[in-house]
Amino acid sequence: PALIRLRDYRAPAWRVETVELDFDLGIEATELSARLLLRRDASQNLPLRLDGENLQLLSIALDGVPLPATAYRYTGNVLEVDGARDGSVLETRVRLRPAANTALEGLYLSGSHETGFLLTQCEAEGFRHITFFPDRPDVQSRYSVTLRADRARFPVLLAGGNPDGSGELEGGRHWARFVDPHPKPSYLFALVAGRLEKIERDYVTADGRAVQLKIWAEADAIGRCGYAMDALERSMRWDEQAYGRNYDLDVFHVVATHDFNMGAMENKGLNIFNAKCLLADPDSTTDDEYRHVEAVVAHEYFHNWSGNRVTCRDWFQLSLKEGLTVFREQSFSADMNSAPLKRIEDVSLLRRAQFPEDAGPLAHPVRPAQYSEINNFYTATVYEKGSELVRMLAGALGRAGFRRGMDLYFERNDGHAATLEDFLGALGDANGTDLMPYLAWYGQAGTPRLKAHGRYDAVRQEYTLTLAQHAPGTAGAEPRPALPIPVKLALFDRDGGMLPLHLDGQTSEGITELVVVLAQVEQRFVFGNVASSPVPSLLRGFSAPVILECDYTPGELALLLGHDVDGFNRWEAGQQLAARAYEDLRDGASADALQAWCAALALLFDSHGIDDALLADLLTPPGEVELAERETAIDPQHIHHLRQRLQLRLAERLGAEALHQRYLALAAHTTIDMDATSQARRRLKRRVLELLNLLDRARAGELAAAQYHDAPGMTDRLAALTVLLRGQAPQAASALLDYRTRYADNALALDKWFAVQAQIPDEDAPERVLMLERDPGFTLKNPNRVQALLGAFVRGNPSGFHRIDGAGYRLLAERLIALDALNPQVAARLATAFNGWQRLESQRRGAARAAIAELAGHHGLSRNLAEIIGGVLN
Ligand code: BAL
Ligand code: ZN
Repeated sequence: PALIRLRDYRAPAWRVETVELDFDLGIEATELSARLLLRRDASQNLPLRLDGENLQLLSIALDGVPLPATAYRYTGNVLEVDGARDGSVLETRVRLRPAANTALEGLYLSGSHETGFLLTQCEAEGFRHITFFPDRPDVQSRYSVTLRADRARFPVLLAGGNPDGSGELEGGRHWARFVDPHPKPSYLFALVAGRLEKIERDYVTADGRAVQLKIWAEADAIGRCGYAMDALERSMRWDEQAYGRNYDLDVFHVVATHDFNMGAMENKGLNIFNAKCLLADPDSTTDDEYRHVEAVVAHEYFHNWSGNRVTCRDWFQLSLKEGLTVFREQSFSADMNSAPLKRIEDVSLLRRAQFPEDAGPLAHPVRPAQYSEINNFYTATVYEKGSELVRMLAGALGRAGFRRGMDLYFERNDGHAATLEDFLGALGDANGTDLMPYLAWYGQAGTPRLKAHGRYDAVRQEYTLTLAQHAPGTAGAEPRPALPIPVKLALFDRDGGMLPLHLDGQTSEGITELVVVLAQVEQRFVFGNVASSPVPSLLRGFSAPVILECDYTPGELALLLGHDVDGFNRWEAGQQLAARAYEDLRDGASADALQAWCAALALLFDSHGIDDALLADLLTPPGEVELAERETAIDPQHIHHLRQRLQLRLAERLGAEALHQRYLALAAHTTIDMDATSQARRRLKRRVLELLNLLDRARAGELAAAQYHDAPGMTDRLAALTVLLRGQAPQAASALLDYRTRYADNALALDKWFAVQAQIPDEDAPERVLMLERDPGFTLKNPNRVQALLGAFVRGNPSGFHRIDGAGYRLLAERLIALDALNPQVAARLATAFNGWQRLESQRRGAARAAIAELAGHHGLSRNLAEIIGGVLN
């Protein structure tokens, strides 16, 4: 397939000043007239070419005159029209088939023919599935949208912008018009039509605009929208306070759908959400999911400025809006919840999802240089690494400096389609500094390694820290420029106290933490007045997205685990120590690291002076995917067993009695409250029960069975069910049956029933997935259900998916072919589970290669799936 390259970017030859859309909505057929006022870039002298994907063209006219067939050409992708001038008006009418649209891109039906509703998804290139248009983000137009439909079947008609009239039509039909005063790119267009209920709230912005907030969902879900409404209001207030950004329309609609390819979409004034990122109630939503809903609501709202008011010039700049908005969302979540826990969660995700992506054949820079299918670039690299890059810039400028820079960025680029250079330029100019060296981060793939080596000179009382950076994949390749790497650090004495820092002869009294920026390949930093050999705490708060290599002893890591006041680095020391212990178990080497890890955690477990949620995270070693990154010939089943042994040793050290007693103490306070303390208790209770389950299955099984039945909410219920399944408890089958019955009509809760079983890490995992596919609730047509069963299996169950006979690979390849015919975006995303197969041990590698090669040879793969499979095979 053709590659689209950043270096080929040209400004649009034709723009559209205004768009008038008039829809006659129907489920089987929708007809739509579009009236575009065209503006021509005289310098380019190119014919009018518009995108349009397999549209059924009913009529076409230019400047009021119907065009003869000789005056235009339509290839199925591009419409070329003769005779258009600057100021011409092009009118087209097309027919769409929403009910037949299983790709969920463009206009489609959510739910059944009888009760479902119509909606659109246009990012990245869905608008061309709706009408003919220069479907690229640097064409920004004023939209006026009229919707007409049968009133009984489509009582609610919504589009982005402000309402501009509504009324009755003959034959039981009605109409509604919406006008958006803000020019926007086509990917932000949206409409929704059907039977929906709403909850409402009035909001007044800091600059005095009265706004109606409306959240819409189907009748059975509207009762679960209250938490999202609270989160929306908090997000709006936060953006006013943290960034001075106010909302800019009179209404803000949010709609929930069960049929959605992504998490949610920031359409101007009409956000559309995957139900799993919007609906929440204690009976069917876990604590983690509550926080996710809060984060996604905030993310989409924040896009109104970082994305909508200032959009991207082209899709190569996607991280300009996504990395920035993830960063804004993460900051919001940190303010609403516990900042260290949020940081642990975000870095865990980065390591689990982005580091492997960046280490394999699908690796790409945060600003890719080329793509075949843009929908494949909504990746962890663009989102999560992109956010880390913004975090580095924010750290370099400080809170006030970053705010100054963001103010200038919004001021300069409001209403424009911007680039990453515009972003770095504004942040730098506002602070009188040049941030362009950070551009190198956006242009290179791979996770850099940061080597740290410390040397203490007792005579001079000096500590010299040598930092060196190493970019991956550079052997024999062009040398890459050194990246600016901010390293936040502190020094600890051997009693766990923080030392004052005197860097390179400077005396700055009372400073115990600072940021040094490694700007060269290697640099030395000398600290004076250091009374004894210190232990450095490096990269505090994960100040740069790198892999740190430091020659700590187990004792030094245990000291940081016990004493570091940076919650993230305390956790990080534990992770490093656990990873060492894992390697020692694997290699049959000394048990020093294991003993140091267990001893430090046993002290913390008994101390009661630590937040329950942080303790739960400290008691959890790195996941199997992260541990696999340390292997050369990966055997996921062996990794799973080793990690289980590691946890068993920790459980033995803590002791069954102590675990049981702590469980009972935590369970005595079981509530359904959502405050931080209650959530933290549930989190630790779950972890303690999991550890006890390794030591004493019978006892843990009884506790879990009781917890399942008495659970006041989903967090406790799902935790108990998981423990029962993992422990093969006799009570597991009845709990599973109870859950299936209890949540038969709750799609989001039922998703978890599929996922929890798909993730059981035993030999039968592929057969279990086949069995679950036969459940009447399973369908390949619903992305959430596909994710719940197949996604959970291929991503959340490494030892099951990578069974040595290759059954998991064959199962995935077969499903991808069926799924691709329905929904290429979802198929392509699932296919990335094959990433990294080259690093498997030989038998699995051979089986994986065979499955992927067979898939690659299949005729008629979508461009989405073909690009991923081609990339993975490389
Ligand atoms: N813009 C696509 C969905 C999101 O990142 O908000
Ligand atoms: Zn986003």
